Amino acid sequence: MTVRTYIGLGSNLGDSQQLMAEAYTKLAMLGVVKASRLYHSPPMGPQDQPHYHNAVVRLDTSLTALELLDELQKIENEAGRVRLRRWGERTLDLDLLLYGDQTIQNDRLTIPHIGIFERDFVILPLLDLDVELEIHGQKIRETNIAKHSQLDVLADSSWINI
Ligand code: ROI
Repeated sequence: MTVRTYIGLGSNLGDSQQLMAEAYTKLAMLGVVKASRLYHSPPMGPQDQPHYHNAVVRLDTSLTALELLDELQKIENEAGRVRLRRWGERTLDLDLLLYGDQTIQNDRLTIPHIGIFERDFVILPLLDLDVELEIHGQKIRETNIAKHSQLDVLADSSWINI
């Protein structure tokens, strides 16, 4: 039995595309993966930091949510995760966005990830993967952010082959 999960990737320090491609390769060892396109997005938070590289990876896995979270944190640490300040620049962020259609709330996880609907750098890559995706019965392609956001596309889904 596998669960369809979606993981947000973000980076604005170091060789972002390289770090994200390496993370993708590691995620591919946890199940069946598919990558969105690669985007360039202005920072949410302090503006005096570089633009981010953002993408989403879909992972069909038999790991539990907490097992998957452990794996994501391991991959972040292996990328030499640096966070300079709250809402600030980071080498690699992996956010568990969705875990099947489950709602999860505990010390370590809030699923669906808070802020999905405010973040075009999450919504647009999610739509690359599944145009019909719904969160709590809401089709994400019908949200205002999906209709009105424009982000620069840096690469099609072949960014993973580096
Ligand atoms: N801003 C953008 N554009 N992309 C991110 O991935 C991102 N991640 C963050 C904060 C600091 C909220 N801003 C971001 O964690």
